[in-house]
Amino acid sequence: ASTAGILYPRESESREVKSLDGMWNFRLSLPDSLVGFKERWYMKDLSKTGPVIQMPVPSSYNDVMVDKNIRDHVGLVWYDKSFFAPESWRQQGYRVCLRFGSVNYAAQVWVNTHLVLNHEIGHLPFQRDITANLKFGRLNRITVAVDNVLLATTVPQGSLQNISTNTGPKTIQTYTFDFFNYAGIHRSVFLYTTPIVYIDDVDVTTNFTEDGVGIINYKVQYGGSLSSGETLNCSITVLNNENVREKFTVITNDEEGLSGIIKIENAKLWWPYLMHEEPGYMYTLEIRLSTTWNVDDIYRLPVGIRTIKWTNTAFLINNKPAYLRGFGRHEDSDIRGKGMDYALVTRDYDLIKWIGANSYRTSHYPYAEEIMDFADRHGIMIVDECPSVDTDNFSDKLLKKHTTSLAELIKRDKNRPSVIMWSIANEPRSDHKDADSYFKYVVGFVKSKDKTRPVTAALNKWYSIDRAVKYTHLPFGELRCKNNANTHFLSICTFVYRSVAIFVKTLDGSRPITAAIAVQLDTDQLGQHLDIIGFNRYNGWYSLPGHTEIIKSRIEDEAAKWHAKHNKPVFMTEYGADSYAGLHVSPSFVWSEEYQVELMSEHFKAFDILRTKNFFIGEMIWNFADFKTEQSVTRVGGNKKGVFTRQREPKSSAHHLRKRYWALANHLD
Ligand code: GCB
Repeated sequence: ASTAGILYPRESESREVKSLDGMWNFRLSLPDSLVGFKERWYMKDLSKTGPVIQMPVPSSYNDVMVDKNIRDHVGLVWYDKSFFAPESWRQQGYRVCLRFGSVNYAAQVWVNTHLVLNHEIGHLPFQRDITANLKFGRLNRITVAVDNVLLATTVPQGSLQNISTNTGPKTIQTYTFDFFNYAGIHRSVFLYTTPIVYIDDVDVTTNFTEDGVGIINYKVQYGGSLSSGETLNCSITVLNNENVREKFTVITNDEEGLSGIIKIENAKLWWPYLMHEEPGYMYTLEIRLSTTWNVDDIYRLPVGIRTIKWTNTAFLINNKPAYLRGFGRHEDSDIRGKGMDYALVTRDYDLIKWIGANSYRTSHYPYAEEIMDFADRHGIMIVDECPSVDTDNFSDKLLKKHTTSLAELIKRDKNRPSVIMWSIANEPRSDHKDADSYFKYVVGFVKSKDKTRPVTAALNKWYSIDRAVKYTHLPFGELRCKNNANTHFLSICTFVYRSVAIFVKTLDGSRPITAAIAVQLDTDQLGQHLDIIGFNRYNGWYSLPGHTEIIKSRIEDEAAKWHAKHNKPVFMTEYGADSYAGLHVSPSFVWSEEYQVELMSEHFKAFDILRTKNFFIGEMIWNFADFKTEQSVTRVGGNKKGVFTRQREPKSSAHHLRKRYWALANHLD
């Protein structure tokens, strides 16, 4: 069975880590998705099943080759790799785990023809003890089948569409979210060893006293079973950020020392970037699990000491109100797609610090653990989002998967000081009649796992009926419903609460095109369940493009209304404009760098007023960098709302944002 914990693999005196990254054999499942199962490709080397190519891991497979069939493939692909399991591992009686950082979207894994793992939902790690399946001192094979198909019950959701082509019928993938559905083995694959009785999971929460004593509450869970008469002991050492033993005391709660309270005099707190001269201070908990007859297991967990609190108006870190200066982002780059890449991550964090940001949201899915490590160490605050984007078609099956994604995310990231909020969804259909009970359950679920962090979401439905009605009356561009394409020709005459009848007329007032269409158009039902309200709004872009003169008052008004409705802190989780780097137009015009800058300036005016109102806790521009999307006529080589290009070079907007973020940092911190 898979283990309970999902600790990141770290080498120690008792643990070895072996990377399986590199080139893997790869082939598409053709002519149909099931052929690999029918022909049992996991029973032999993939290269013996037919022609294979070499594919890098970690990487998305889509953009590596010039073959459109690979980029646009829908369904299964297969990978395999052979490796040696050292004989010494058996001699030492090691337990060996196979761990994937993430495979998008679903994966089945065989080791030497045995099915060992089955995991659904991308962007999250999964692992299993494979000791019994390994051949020590010999060659072993891992086979992975990866499925990228998204349906109404996957997270995120999508649907398949059948089209007819010149050469016959074909199935294509459609989805409403605005980023490319990259697939493959996106993050590192590790084999790691532990002793037979091992540290399986650790939970820490932190606090500090007024006189500067840092407090770490810890709880260790072990795996494996003790022989009869065997005893176990857990001991803790605290190291400072130079890996030197720190002075501390421990009061254990139980005889074995598996949980307790650690106190550190004059502790250094974990502070966000630019809120302190030494941001991102990390201690290390050195955990040693000793048993009578087994080898000790040693695991080192990085820990930052900080508190998070929130009120009806503020978000506080270490009891100090924090204002979020940040971004929405993506894991996205040329060639590798969503593949983890240290050079890229290093560059990104350097840019984040260069621009003076202190935070970002992991829109719209959990980011690689290696990326999160940087956030911990650089003091970047993370709004940690699960992969639920454009949530719609609420069903029990979806709810189950949605909460599973949150459970796995929380298990993975619970100990990270950088994680300041859980984001449970991006732009869900929170005006749907089923949204209230669905999200009430989701929020309750998160609270049952972690009460130390606030729950948020990025909302884009309207906060009030008034607003919704008013907006649907506008003939152009304002109505974003399923029928997007038709909205230009429609005006809406009648609106009835909840189950809505809408009469549609052509704009010149002639007969209705359709007598009535039934759509659900209501106001947001999720905000009431959240601790902190995030909202996405594209004034001057999707709403009245070209008209930056509407922005200031609308943003001011909307943020205030959200607060008035729910009496909770509010931040802007998305706003922005596309700009095609190098396109200059004066006076400003949509898609030019000038327009993006002007639209930002108008938002800044609103934010500056809002900041004086004492409930507005931050601004996150959409997006950090340009990113790839599915092919559509509204996207020029992808979404261009980045302040950096996809190659991570600054647009005019980056310099503009930098001025603001540094000024805010100097003024606020
Ligand atoms: C949004 C979505 C984001 C899109 C963005 C846009 O509201 O949350 O995923 O990329 O708008 O640029 O349209």
